[in-house]
Amino acid sequence: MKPLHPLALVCVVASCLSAVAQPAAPAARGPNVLLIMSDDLNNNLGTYGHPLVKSPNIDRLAQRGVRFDHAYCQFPLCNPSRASMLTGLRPDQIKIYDLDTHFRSTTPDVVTLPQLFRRHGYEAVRIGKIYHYGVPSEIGSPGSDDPISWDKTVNPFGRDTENKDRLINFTPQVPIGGALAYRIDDGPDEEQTDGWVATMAIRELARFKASGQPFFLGVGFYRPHLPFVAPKKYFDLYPLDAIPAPADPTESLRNVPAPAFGTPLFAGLTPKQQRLIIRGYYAAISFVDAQVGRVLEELERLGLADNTIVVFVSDHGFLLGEHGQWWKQRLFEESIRTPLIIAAPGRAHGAAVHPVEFVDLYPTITELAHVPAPAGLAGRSLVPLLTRPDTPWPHAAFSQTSTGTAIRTDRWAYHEWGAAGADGKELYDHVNDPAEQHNLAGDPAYASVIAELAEQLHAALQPRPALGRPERRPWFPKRSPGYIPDEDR
Ligand SMILES: [Ca+2]
Repeated sequence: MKPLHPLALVCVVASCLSAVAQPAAPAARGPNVLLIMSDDLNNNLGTYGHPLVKSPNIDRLAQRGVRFDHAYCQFPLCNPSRASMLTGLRPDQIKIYDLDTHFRSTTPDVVTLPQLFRRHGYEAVRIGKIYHYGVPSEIGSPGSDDPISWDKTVNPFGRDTENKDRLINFTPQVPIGGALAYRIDDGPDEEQTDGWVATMAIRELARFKASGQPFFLGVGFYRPHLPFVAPKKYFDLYPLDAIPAPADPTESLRNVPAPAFGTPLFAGLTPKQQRLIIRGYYAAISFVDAQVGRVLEELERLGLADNTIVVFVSDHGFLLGEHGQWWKQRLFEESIRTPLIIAAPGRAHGAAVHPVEFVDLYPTITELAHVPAPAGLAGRSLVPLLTRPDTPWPHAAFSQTSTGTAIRTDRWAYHEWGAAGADGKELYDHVNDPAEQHNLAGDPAYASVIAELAEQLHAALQPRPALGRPERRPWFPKRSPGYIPDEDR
């Protein structure tokens, strides 16, 4: 007997499990869902007006859908952000504030977005990072997955996970994954983890085309998360001389409370090292963009685009030297704002400029697909903006970290650190100060503005909770073999 193909074995097991675990599903009639996520991607994309970054494929998707110009994550860190997005509940509702706590340990019965689609006759497949993964340590494992969300999962890993000693690392004291490091890699795109993610997505699309089964396909790319590894041709897009060092942060540091900052200024990198890290981030973006393009081209080639809702989103932003900061977990605009593009059959093209939130995605996708959403979701459907992007939208967005909370309106960004701002406050006027260089919170002229924003903020988000650390539920071994058969590697 011919040995079973390893991937086929995984599929068979997954299908049997799903047949047991799921009630009989009604036949799905709505469009398919293709949820494409990137990791740690901020708005440094061509479609958002970045002067250097080349992202032609994401830009093209924006042209055939609605680009949300002010979309905000609920929490600028992988696990809380993704758990919130996929449950449609705020971090305070699911009590997820760190990388280690699984939402099933705090809200065991919550119905996630892909789980709901399974219940309504869709086949839900995850490729790569949709729920939290440690990057790069958990690449190739299921990460912090939620098995009941999916009929089938694929956990690729590529050559970028190897040869960590070949990284150029400017912060060796920081673990790999957080370390400011990059590698100009050899080999073709297809050998990188994200190249594999695209290849496997293409295979799944072909399978869906053949079967006619309605699908919810989550395609989760791992870049531009650190370390910035990409093939050389993507670094070649960005001559170092063309990349300026970050602006002098002196002015933006004035009057800003200490909890707003995470790390020493530029983490000690020299101006040239800063530019090299920025180049690595740009290269990783262009590399991911090319993989997104491969998936979208196949969707169109197969004739599936006309009946598929495409959502492109990151999990949070990334500071690239603004305010002298790298990384995320801050409440500055670059950390909480992310790209969001929704291209849905029969819907509008254009840009929606008002603040929206990640918790809005759950009710939006369910409404577009005619799948009834559960009661009690935190967000509101964005379908009116997908019908007319200039629809009046008088709503604020809220974000938070473990010690701070933020409200973002069309004009203002207001942050409180500690309970009701006991550890400091920030107020930025985005009409006159889009780079958040001047904290106005201490100016009595803005007392009434702050009072109004604080009232909205306190109504939406609880005071900072005491952070316990519930024991991590042992869902999976932390590392297991990837599911890519040997002949494909
Ligand atoms: Ca992330």
